Amino acid sequence: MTDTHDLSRITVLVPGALNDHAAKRIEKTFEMIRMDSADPAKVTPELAGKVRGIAAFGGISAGFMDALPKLEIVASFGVGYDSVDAVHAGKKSVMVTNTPDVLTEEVADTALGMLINAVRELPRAEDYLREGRWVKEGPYRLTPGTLRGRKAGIFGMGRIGQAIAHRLEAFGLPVAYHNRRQVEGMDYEYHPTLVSLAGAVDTLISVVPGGASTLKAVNAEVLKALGPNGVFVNIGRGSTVDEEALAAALRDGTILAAGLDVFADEPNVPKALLDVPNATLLPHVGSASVHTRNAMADLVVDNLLSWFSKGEPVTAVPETAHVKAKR
Ligand code: NAP
Ligand code: 8YV
Repeated sequence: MTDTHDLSRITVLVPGALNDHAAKRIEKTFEMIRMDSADPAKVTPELAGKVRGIAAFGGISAGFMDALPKLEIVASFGVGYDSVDAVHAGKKSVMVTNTPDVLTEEVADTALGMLINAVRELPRAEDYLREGRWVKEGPYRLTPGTLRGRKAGIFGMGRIGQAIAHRLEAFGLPVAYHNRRQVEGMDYEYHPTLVSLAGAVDTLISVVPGGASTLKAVNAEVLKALGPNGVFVNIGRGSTVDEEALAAALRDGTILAAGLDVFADEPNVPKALLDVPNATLLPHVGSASVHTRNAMADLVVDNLLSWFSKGEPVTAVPETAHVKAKR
């Protein structure tokens, strides 16, 4: 453990962009060094000799960790940490932390907003007004979609999934879900496979983490099972979706509409998705309010402070929960 008075001698590296509130707090307490990206080739011998912590908004590879032999902790900004090689960190006894809970309600709010936008075409109706078409052409069309009578399925009934489920219940929609494991004591209808869930509902909300186990899980078969009145919302990770199959399903009426906050290759959005009018698209803004991003920033910094002053993090990811401080 480090005496709290010594924290200014600890070097924390910030590769790439970082939330201002987090950067200001880190700078006040530690020696903060910025570099433009987390590229192992850019690690100088000086950095290799002194960096003990990383605060990261983007990905951290195994190679970058290996280039920093004194590294003890990667404090990642976000609850999803699929871009940080946490398994490698666990093997190297490097702690990885994320920012769960503080963003749950904001992200659930965004998911419901996207669902309503997709079903009731609110962004398109607003464009219609702004383009002067209400005046020239009369009322916007009646929407084929409605939330009324829908049944929702949640792919990933974790913290955010449950917050979305509570909101859906308040909207009067029955809820079912698919996880790898049934949640103990949960009354919502459980489906052991994603296809079975999609076949049982007409509104599918994906909020699973990215990574190998969910890669392109939402595919043509799942979308076909969702059916022609189907609405798909993705607030989890873009990698979870076969985007080509999704664009085709939206184009040919296999499903009715989609609301997407996340994409496989951000910030690039496939043209096939930009081209379909029945997709409502957002630039990954699920948690993006000042309030919630400040709370996430505080948790990033609190993890660094707790690790370097008490020898334990606040929110370790499961892959590194076993890692102990060496001091
Ligand atoms: P969480 O509490 O860990 O929940 C994740 C859920 O997904 C768990 O219930 C888990 O259950 C399930 N799951 C994981 N892998 C699965 C698989 N292969 N098949 C089926 N189910 C699987 O995480 P959270 O806090 O709710 O966050 C969820 C994700 O949302 C994050 O990882 C992140 O990618 C995304 N997110 C996006 C935004 C945004 O701005 N759009 C913001 C925050 C978070 P089992 O382990 O039993 O399968
Ligand atoms: C952040 C997110 O925008 O927490 C997550 O998993 O996707 C978002 O809240 C993202 O992590 C920023 O790096």
